[in-house]
Amino acid sequence: VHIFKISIKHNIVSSISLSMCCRCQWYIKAKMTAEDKRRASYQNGLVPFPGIKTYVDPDTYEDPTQAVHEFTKEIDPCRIRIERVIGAGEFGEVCSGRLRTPGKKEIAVAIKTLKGGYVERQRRDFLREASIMGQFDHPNIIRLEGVVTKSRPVMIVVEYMENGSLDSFLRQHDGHFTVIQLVGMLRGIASGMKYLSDMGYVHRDLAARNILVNSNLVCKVSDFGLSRVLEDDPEAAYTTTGGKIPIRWTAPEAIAYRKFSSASDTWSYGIVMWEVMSYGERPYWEMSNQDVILSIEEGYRLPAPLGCPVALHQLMLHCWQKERSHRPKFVDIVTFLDKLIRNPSCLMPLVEDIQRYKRVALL
Ligand code: ACK
Repeated sequence: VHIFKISIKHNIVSSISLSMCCRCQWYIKAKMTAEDKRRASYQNGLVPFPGIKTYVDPDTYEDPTQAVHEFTKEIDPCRIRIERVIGAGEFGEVCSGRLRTPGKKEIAVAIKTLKGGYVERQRRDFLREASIMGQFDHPNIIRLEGVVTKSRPVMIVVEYMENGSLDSFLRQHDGHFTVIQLVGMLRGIASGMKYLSDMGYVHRDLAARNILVNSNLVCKVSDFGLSRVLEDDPEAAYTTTGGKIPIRWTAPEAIAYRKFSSASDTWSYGIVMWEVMSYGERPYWEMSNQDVILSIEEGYRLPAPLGCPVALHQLMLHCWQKERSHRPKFVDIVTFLDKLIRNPSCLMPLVEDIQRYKRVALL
């Protein structure tokens, strides 16, 4: 409780800096370089996050290929060896393979390809994700190795994540991990999200299906690209106001009037916590999207998954506060999870034990 009281004060300060930082992007001239844009922000008297880079929306560039040049590295395709197809994306196949870099060890990579016959808009949307990813550098954010744009097929090359998407990985390993391992995964995701929110980037589609897991169980946030991400997400449904939104993962204010913010990402993070603790269960099970919206409005919240520590369900409930300024910031979530990892006895009381105890006490 103490932690979250402190966090509310902190929230107010940091949300002011965030909104200032977002507003300053209005002044950004399309033809400026990213460095010019950052300097321009300073000249406006705003130093949003000293020492921390802020995210530049590729859409502020008149020519989106300029954003690609600025934020990504062009890879010579002869350095890439495609090995096998591992999945299908909206724009084409996703493959695994190897990347050679002179003077460095060969590394495993995933290669997203843009299938032939695309129109210019599709190419732009495809490369938009790379322009976003290329701005990030954090151990819990999927790393962009580079792009191939000067020859066909157009490709985006990222680090390879051996265990694939978090949702299917958990479903395949139901009940296999200790609570501490699960909290470690959640801590990693929260740390990646803290980095993104510090950069002023709002994900909008945070869900276990958009987290990738490597062979060391390190979780990394992936799937960047705002509107395109939502177009691509099979969970995204059209709302009455015409937006396409993954209802079960999205905060009520974002569904109702598209108020997306780091606080709405926090709501989604609470749903990811629930997915992780339930080993990939579908949030709200078979309830319809409309029923989910109505139930949330009436104050219903997901119950603790079986075997879930009270402390974690309490954190989920904090993330699902109706009033977005009352939700914890990612910095608070990381601090809280770190404390749990350091004092694992805090994870001992399970929600079902407390409920059983209460029933016995009533008898
Ligand atoms: O669940 P998956 O095995 O993990 O199936 C999907 C598929 O490609 C289509 O998106 C997998 N995938 C995507 N990016 C990566 C990556 N960087 N490393 C390994 N697998 C990936 C994803």
